[in-house]
Amino acid sequence: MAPDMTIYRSFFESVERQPNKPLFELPDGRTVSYRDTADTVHRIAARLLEGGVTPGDRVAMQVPKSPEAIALYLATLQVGGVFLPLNTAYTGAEMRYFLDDAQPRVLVCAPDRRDDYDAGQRGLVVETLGESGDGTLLHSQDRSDAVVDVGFDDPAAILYTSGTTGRSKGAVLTHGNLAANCAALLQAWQYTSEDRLIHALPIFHIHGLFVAANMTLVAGASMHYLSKFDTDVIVDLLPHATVLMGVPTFYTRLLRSERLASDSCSAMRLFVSGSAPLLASDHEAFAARTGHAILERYGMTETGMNTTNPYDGGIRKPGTVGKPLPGIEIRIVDRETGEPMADGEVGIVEVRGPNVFAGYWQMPEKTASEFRSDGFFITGDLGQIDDDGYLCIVGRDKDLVISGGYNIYPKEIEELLDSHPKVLESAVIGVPHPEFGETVVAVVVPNSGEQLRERELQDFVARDLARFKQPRAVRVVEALPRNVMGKVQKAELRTRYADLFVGADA
Ligand code: MLC
Ligand code: AMP
Repeated sequence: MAPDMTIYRSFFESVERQPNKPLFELPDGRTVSYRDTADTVHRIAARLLEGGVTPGDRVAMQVPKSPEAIALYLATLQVGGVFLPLNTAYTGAEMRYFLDDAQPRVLVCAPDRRDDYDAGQRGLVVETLGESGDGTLLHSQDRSDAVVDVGFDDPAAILYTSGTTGRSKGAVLTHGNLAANCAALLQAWQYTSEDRLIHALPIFHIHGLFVAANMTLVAGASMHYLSKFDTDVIVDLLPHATVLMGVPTFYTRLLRSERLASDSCSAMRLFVSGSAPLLASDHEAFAARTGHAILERYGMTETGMNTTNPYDGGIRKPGTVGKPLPGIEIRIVDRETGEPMADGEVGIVEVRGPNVFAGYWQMPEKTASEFRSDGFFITGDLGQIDDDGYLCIVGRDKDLVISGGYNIYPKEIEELLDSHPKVLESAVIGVPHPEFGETVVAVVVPNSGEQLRERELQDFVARDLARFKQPRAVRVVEALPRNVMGKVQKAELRTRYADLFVGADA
């Protein structure tokens, strides 16, 4: 990838080089070529312009995964818009927050959710896009191939990442961030037009969109494009693919399949894991079964990918996330003083480089508080550098649960539980889960004299919270453990409920 190219321009170079090559290979046998995708991009761009999108306007998307959804992303970049993808699991209440905060010009939603949104309100244009490309977004045959000239510092996307305050913050990623991270990953993982990726991740997060899809679009590779993870479908595809990118749950599930074997992986050259810690035991079991050492890397929404285990020229060490990608600096500092720490000591992981985002959407103070004066971003992860210079993520200094690769901020759930008339207070924690890595447990204290049932609270949160955030267990207690300062001791609760899901199925 040329250093002075945006993702959009690099994609169109791929189109010119190999217009007829399949970009998407779909489970029903259909393929969509680079040229077909480019045509769809131009049609959607015309529709966005018709909807009044001008450079800097947000274009929000909450749609099922389809090739057209990727075309919508590219069309947004073409017209200089800022792409805002949203989890399809978000409820109406969650969506209202994002729309109020980001004030998009256009929202593209699934046809069956059209009536949830009030077009006309604050000038929002609502379009629809279904799984098979149906909906209003592609109604017209008009095309636009006018490309807005953007700078590398201009915003390309906003991805919401929940905050410790319980309210999500929009991480603003620039064209330069996306291009630099994509170029670094292409180089580090030797990803080329020869690759055939199994793409089973959602496209509303950085992993599925800015790692997996961007690399494919820019390299001119092909992807087996699946609407969601399915163990059997993936095992069937392995002989026809070269790369799989997934969250640890993908590998936990694959290992449960008796059909996973080394001969079916003979065409594969790379298995990548990230977004949450991969169990060292899964890494070892996968290597023993398939002959492939999973390559673990570390990233986050605000920074894209930061570190990676080596593709070649070194070992992929289980339990580590490797070394910084080209052009990226990592350091470990003392949480209180911000002073750099010696190798081997545990501290906060900080990162600096062209991958690091521009700031939180309309939150200058929050942005300033997460950066050091020398430009390092404070990740909130706890890590140490080992003797070989590999980074190990050993914990988090932020109150966060990662379930199946999705981030869940306890504060958001606690605020909702506390608003229940029978609840005095609550604490939400993550406990080990055999499939999702961690899962959410709520510990709740009722108001005096009130009887609380688990089901009642489950139903209460289900109205407002996406399914993946809903507590898998609720425990009603008389009081929460507190330290002398009165702070709830979540570590004690995590120990108390650590075995709740041991041996459980999803
Ligand atoms: C689904 N469910 C989950 C869940 N995913 N619950 C908790 N955590 C999750 N991650 C719910 C479903 O709603 C359903 O609820 C039940 O669990 C079982 O669903 P399933 O069919 O088994 O789940 P599935 O659709 O297969 O999804 C599991 C998954 C998926 C792990 C494949 O969650 C996934 O694709 N995760 C990837 C997330 C991701 O892309 N993260 C990257 C973020 S970027 P019920 O009760 O109704 O049956 C990032 C930066 C970086 O973090 O470094 O990459
Ligand atoms: P998100 O905010 O959704 O982008 O999630 C980013 C967080 O996921 C990071 O701050 C880490 O806590 C975690 N994470 C990502 N990759 C890894 C990994 N390989 N190992 C451990 N944690 C990870």
